Amino acid sequence: MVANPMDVLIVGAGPTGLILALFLVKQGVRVRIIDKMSMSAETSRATVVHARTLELYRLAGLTEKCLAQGQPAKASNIWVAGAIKGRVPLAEVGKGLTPYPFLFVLPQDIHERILNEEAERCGINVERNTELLNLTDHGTHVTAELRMPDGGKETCTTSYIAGCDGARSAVRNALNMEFVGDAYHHLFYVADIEGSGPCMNNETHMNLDEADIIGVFPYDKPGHCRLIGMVHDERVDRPEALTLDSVGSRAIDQLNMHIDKVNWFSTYRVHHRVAEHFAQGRAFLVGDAAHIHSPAGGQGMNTGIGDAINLSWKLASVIHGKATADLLPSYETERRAFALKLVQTTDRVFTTLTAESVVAGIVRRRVAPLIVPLVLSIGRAREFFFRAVSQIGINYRSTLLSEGATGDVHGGDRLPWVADANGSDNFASFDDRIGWQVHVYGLAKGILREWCGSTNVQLHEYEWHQDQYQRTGLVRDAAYLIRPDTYIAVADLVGDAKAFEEYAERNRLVFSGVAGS
Ligand SMILES: Cc1cc2nc3c(=O)[nH]c(=O)nc-3n(C[C@H](O)[C@H](O)[C@H](O)COP(=O)(O)OP(=O)(O)OC[C@H]3O[C@@H](n4cnc5c(N)ncnc54)[C@H](O)[C@@H]3O)c2cc1C
Ligand SMILES: *[C@@H]1O[C@H](CO)[C@@H](O)[C@H](O)[C@H]1NC(C)=O
Ligand SMILES: *[C@@H]1O[C@H](CO)[C@@H](O)[C@H](O)[C@H]1NC(C)=O
Ligand SMILES: *[C@@H]1O[C@H](CO)[C@@H](O)[C@H](O)[C@H]1NC(C)=O
Ligand SMILES: *[C@H]1O[C@H](CO)[C@@H](O)[C@H](O)[C@@H]1NC(C)=O
Repeated sequence: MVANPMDVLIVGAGPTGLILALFLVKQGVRVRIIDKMSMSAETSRATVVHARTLELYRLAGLTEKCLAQGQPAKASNIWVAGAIKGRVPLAEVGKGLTPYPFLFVLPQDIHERILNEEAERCGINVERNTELLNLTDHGTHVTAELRMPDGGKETCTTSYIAGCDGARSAVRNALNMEFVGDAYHHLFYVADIEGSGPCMNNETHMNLDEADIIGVFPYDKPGHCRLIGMVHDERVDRPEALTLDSVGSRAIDQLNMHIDKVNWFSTYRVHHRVAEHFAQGRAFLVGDAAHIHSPAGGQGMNTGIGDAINLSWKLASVIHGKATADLLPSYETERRAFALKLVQTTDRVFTTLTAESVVAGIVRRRVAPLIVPLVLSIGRAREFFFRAVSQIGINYRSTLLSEGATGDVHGGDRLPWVADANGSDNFASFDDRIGWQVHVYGLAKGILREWCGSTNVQLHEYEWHQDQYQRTGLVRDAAYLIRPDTYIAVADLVGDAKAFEEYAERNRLVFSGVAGS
């Protein structure tokens, strides 16, 4: 391989680009990160950080910082015709499944500020006012044409390039990659307001009335909240003329909300699209550059962050010679399948929510407010809902990088979370550390212990507690090889190291304690 001055050029410093930079640098990769804007966006946009994201943030010491600056949504209320018709408690909706069993509200501007501060602390310098214009993949390296802050052009050489540059991705365009999908006819709006009324109680509210659906999300500042909503009639065709008053007044009246001040109002067209490929040669597409969907379910930003973490350990392994380039296509296999499914699901939810037929209207106004709280009061249904929305249900069972099964736990699954009596948990082994590790619930075999010692893979043994572990599907004395992104690579009932060795050989991986060392 040609010795390039830089391992990865990251284009775009939104949440996706910042997380990719942080995770790569923490694994010893040399990155350069540029953004064409002069500063981070200061608007709230994506407001929910899901449980899976909070779990993965432990790898980089970000979880506590986020928890300190946002708040869990306490409940969700469904309004019809000016009154609350249904209420879903959310404070412990995922209890027992994750350390973060709630929907966590953290506006994107505050979230990005946390990421920027951490990047700075790690010595990452985001080069602003610097725009990617074009790129050429030479097979052994990539050259990128940049417009520098002084307006001059510069050619930069890098081993890999990652397009984290949002829905209008210049990287995707330079690769001539199609962004397959469509735009919805509806026009969305978002507004950050200050005001008063029954909705300002730290809970979320959804008005499902016939015309203008509107949602209210609390901020931690008393009297502040975020409104999202949409319009779908002739007003859609002249978005520049719209104001919060013209789009939301009816719905806002129904919620009995009094608005004192509008701090931000913006309209946007929503698309559902997935890029043809997430990887081509030495270039990768990550986050909104690779997939965009309706905001139903608040999945967009969280999915981009999952992409970045997924890609980072694979790139780091290849760059450090701990894996061959054959590992890289698994990024597209794992993440594109998930994105396609997500776009389909959010499309279905969105289309149902916004359908204009008489039946759809009845479902929204009469059936949903009764059925939704009822269904979510049933443990199994609630668990199903939470797994889906929080992204803890994602697995890679059928991909090449996962094998084996012990009971209900398969290679490719997220490791089930288990709390222990003294306030710690089995995810504590992930804190501030990105690398391969082995978990054993019960007793590790001597031969496994030796193997972990010689390969420098951390071994974590947990005293077996029948009532705690059995429920999650973990099997006593089995051995779990865990990838640097915390997914189970191999679930092995035998519990010696043989299956792990075969896995490494087949995937041509070299393990080491920390992916970067
Ligand atoms: C008005 C609005 C409301 C939204 N509301 C929600 C919501 O309620 N829920 C939800 O989940 N999501 C919402 N989203 C979407 C959410 O903001 C995105 O999913 C998220 O920001 C994606 O992060 P990203 O890092 O992939 O891309 P972005 O945040 O778009 O970041 C891309 C970055 O790349 C930079 N860039 C672009 N081109 C270049 C170039 N050629 N060279 C250098 N830099 C470049 C840009 O300046 C930008 O900083 C909303 C988006 C908008 C615009
Ligand atoms: C971008 O680079 C490609 C490949 O090197 C080249 O074919 C193309 O003409 C360039 N596009 C522009 C707009 O300069
Ligand atoms: C909402 O939460 C904030 C911050 O936690 C608190 O200051 C405020 O009093 C709460 N408001 C209500 C109505 O509970
Ligand atoms: C309590 O925590 C310690 C240290 O993390 C651990 O070794 C011990 O097994 C835990 N005790 C119980 C009862 O889980
Ligand atoms: C890959 O990337 C991230 C972290 O690994 C996850 O959020 C995704 O679900 C995907 N699977 C994994 C983990 O690799």
